[in-house]
Amino acid sequence: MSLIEKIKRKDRLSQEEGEALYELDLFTLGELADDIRKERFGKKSYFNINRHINPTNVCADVCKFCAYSATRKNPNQYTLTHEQILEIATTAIEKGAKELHIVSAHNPNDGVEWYMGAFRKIKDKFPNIHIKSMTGAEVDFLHRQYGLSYDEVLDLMIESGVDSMPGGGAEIFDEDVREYLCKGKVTSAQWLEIHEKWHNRGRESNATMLFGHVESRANRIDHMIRLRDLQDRTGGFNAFIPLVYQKENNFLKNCNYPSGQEILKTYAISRIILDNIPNIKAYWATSTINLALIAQEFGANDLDGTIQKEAIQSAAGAKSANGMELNEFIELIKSSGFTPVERDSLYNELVFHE
Ligand code: V47
Repeated sequence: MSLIEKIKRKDRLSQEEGEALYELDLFTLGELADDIRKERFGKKSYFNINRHINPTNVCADVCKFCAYSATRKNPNQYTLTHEQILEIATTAIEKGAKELHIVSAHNPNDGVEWYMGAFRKIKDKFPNIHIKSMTGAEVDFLHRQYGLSYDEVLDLMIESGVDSMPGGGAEIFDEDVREYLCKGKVTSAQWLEIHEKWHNRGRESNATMLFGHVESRANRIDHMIRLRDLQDRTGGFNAFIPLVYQKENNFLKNCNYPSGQEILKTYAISRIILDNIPNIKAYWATSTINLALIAQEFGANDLDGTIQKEAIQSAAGAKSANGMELNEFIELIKSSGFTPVERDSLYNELVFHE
């Protein structure tokens, strides 16, 4: 049976078949991914009203791809106090944010309470806000730095008000590439173990893949299949987010930067391979908004949100430092032929913008 027939029959694809998908022409691949997307979501495209907060750039770890961390080329260290974080959260919520997406560097100076206290202070003031925070890499960092077990960190997160975990820190699971990219950080097995433990607590999370640097196509498929295997066991992943590598101000050299076609193929392939992860997010901060809008026709059904402020990808060249205005975001989705649907962080549909 041909690969295309297998996809149409919704058979699950292997590593080799996943790699073979890249050999299909872009439009065939796009149509296959779009059929799956349309069957599940029709013309709906999800987004949320969120605020990214990056409370410190002081980092104990060294990742070659990172332009955000202050221990590398960026000499401007900052660490926000709880009061400053609460002030940012307050302004964001007053402006309509329903989710705070909080991601820090690995701060070795201020203890576990610096992380957890911020969540509690926000939740004390705004009990209904959704806090999406603590990547698998941050959980592992608190374990390494402060001697807590993963279970202890995850329980503390829940007690302090974290609602869901973002997908960061996954990078690329292949051990050799990972060693080159971010030696010493959370390993692939540990990242997956942390998310499994979180899902086993009845909680949901996302999963990212950083691509378009030194990894191979085979590495991307392997990454997706490791996620698919875990999802079979837990069902706890809401969204898969292919993050397009941004190349400025960092130490990663000799990259194979992906063409627009390669990026669209990767979205489409993730839709086909990840038959058990419901949402494929084209995170416009790394793909550019134009390509994210096109990705809606190549398997993606979610564009993340308005962001408001963002420091990690924008440090490496992305145009996301100040987010996007809600009305503009909605109009762009509409004029690309899709129906913008505001969702909450766990993908419940809130508002249809017909
Ligand atoms: O894990 C760091 C990435 C991630 C670069 O869960 C870079 O909904 C591109 O995880 N080029 C953090 N990416 C951001 C993240 C995220 C983003 C949007 C939505 C969600 C979600 C999660 O940023 C890190 C790392 O892979 N990153 N440097 C760079 N130069």
